[in-house]
Amino acid sequence: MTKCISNTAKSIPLILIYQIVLEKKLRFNSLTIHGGQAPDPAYGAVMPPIYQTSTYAQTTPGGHKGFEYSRTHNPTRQALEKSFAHIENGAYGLAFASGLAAMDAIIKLLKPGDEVIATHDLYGGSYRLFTKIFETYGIQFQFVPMDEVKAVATYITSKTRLIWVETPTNPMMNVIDIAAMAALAKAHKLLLAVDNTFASPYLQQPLDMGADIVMHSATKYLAGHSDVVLGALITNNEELADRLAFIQNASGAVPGPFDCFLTLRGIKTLHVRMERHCQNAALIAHYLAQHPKVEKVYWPGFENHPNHNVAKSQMNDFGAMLSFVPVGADYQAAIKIVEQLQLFTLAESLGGVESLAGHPASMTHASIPKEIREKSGVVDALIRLSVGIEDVKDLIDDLEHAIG
Ligand code: P1T
Repeated sequence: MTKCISNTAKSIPLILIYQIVLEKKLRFNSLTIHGGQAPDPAYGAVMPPIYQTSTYAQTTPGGHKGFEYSRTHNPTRQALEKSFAHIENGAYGLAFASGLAAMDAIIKLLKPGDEVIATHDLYGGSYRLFTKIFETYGIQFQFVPMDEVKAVATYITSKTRLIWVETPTNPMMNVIDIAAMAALAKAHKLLLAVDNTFASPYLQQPLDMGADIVMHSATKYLAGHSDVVLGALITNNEELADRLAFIQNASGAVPGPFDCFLTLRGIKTLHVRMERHCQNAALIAHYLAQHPKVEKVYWPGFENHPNHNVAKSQMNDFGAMLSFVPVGADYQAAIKIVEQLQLFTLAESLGGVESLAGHPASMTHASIPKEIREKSGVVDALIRLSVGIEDVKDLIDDLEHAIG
């Protein structure tokens, strides 16, 4: 676990302490570049070096420079963890081997008999982790719609410990009111964890709205180039950070230094990428909405989106993920459309600079039983787009060609 304002004041030169203090005052678009990314103290390298080492020399047992084994601490990972904390406006950041590994650490805060209330429309792999792994260890999950925060209160029991929010949701783009959910969690002494993968901290910072823990699949917008699998947790709560760091080290699902380096490099351009991602997605959402062969488009930027007002109040823009259903399409017809796309790559994942298309029913959400996924709107004809930062006219030409 790495604290944002350094906990290593004893071992770092004054100039770096000065720089770290400066970072705290910087705005988001500067923090992406400088947060946690001071020049390396050894040789002044501007980019944090890839400390490709598993262990560190000791002069006497315990006599080391703050690093003894890379599962526990690694300087490249430490730089990334500081960056995570800075961009989410948190005090502590932790990096994991994947988004699911980060989620796994959160659920390991619980014990058999505890209950979790989770968004009913969420990434298929999250559903699989909760139901196929943790339910077998006696932790219970209720998957519920979260549009109405008051309705969520009716699911709270004496055993509930955690509310799990994913917003915007994958793949239906529902938006959940984080501040209202935080107030509910607080009133019932529950933890609130928010999966901020679809928004990224450029669009929303859940800790500022009262969440206890923010989680990311940094594989997506944070790394941003479809070349890394990595996860993040950020919190302001020291006790939680200590417990999560203990789990990080004891369970050992940590990322390697090269992946940390790539993620740090990706974060430096997060703000410029997100701006273009959002612009392109807005144009594509409106293009699809007026298309005679498109029945429904799910994107929170539309005024008639059921959670548009919440999105407007808690997000800085509406994101670059959208889903749509072609007119009269079934499973096969949707697959035919995604196969005909040429510039959009048919692939799992999202958040990279290149546009991707997916068919949730057979890909990202195939691990959710059909009757359950259809209840949240993930029908066989649904197509999901991760809008990249190419020229939007080329993206629209590609959709025009595929939809016909
Ligand atoms: O793939 P990984 O880094 O382990 O992250 C899992 C994860 C968690 N939360 C959300 C909202 C996600 O979208 C994901 C991963 N999602 C995909 C791979 C996908 O195509 O939707």
